[in-house]
Amino acid sequence: MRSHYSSQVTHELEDEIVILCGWVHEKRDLGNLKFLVLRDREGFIQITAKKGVTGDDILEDINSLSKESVIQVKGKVKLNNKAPNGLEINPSNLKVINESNSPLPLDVTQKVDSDMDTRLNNRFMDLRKPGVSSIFRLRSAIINRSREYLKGEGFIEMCSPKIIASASEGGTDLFPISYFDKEAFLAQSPQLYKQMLMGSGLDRVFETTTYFRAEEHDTRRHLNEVSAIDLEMAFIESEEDIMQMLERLVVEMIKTASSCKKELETLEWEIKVPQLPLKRFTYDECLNLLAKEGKEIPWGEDIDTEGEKLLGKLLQEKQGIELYFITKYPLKSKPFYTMPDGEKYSRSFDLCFKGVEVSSGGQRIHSHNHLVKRIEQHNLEPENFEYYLKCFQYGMPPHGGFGLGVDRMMMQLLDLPIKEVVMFPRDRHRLTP
Ligand code: AMO
Repeated sequence: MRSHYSSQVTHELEDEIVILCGWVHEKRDLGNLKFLVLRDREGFIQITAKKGVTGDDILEDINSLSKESVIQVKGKVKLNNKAPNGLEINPSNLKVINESNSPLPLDVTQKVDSDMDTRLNNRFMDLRKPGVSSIFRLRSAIINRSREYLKGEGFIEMCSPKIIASASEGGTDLFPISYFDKEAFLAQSPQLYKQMLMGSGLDRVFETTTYFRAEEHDTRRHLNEVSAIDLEMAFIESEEDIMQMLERLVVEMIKTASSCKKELETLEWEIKVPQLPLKRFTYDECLNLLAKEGKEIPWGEDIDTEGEKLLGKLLQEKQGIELYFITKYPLKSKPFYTMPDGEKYSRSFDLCFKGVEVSSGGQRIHSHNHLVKRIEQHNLEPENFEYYLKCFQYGMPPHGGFGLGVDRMMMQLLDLPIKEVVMFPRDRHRLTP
């Protein structure tokens, strides 16, 4: 049925007959002259009908058509300086494929703003706005590029179970589910599974994955269902190998985003590509920088949201740095699998983008006995991790990895709240659509 997208109708097609399918975006009636703007996935095209030239049935249809109805138009391409893109279609046939109800739940032409809840409640229609769909085209482009990039680096894509029996990142943030007669949870992360694969010979794996987090946050940067790129690689010297893989991947993603010219034009936004290598600041250096600004964080505690924001602002304003690592976190703030660096520190890092953590990772413990000790020190039961611990008794190479939040990357790339960049976000209050 479809023959052309609006973007394919160019000046070279002058006087040719084309067929277009799409939605009625706008209508204008000047008596003898009727305009209809048809919108499809690629953009807009003007349909111009004239009394005495266009068939009466088409003129009547244009009169009675409701906005957002789905139509098919057949007609001749005519150049017209006054029309958008300098051309229009003179219709010889108009088929109403499916009429829309009215009034509409949202204004797709973006002349009237709607609040976020109304937009999310009617996301199918919100996504018809070119400014909104551009976000998701860009998102798809960076995810595709990540896959390509990682495959080029020798990684294979894995798929870990999302129904699990025990926690990997600590027990409090799990969603319990009923699994026949057993207790089970939605997976917080593929952490234990990707590590197990390091002992399988598949020593470079990644997953484009979902994290389920039962965190009670209600912020601009937290969701309860998160998209991420999760990766693990073996035979590393230290966490530095992981940071190098992550910084190259993230810069590839940003480069790809910056090359989405049409989307960025629609969003009226520009993206700067950072230079490699990214700057590394230790946790202790960050605490000192913050203390100088009057923000005291007791050693060992996480840098809170306010601290993260302040640090991001400082580095951006004083050093022009948007993307940076924070390294050498205190061991006590990190999960049991994290490789210690001496007594107090760990071989872990966060990657921050304009004051928001977008990724965290590090080197892991690969010695079985050491791992059991750390599980116990976290007041967890080694018996609950038997299936995982077993892999460490039969030849586990040194390894590490990271989890990179795609939603967080997108929000920082476009400077938007997290719910804007997720099609159907899940937060404490939202379970539909
Ligand atoms: P972590 O828990 O830090 O690490 O998660 C990794 C990244 O996922 C994103 N993220 C979130 N984004 C939005 N809302 C949330 N509630 C949320 N939680 C996490 C962030 C974060 O940096 N297993 C480790 C990774 C590893 O060491 O390989 C982990 O899950 O961008």
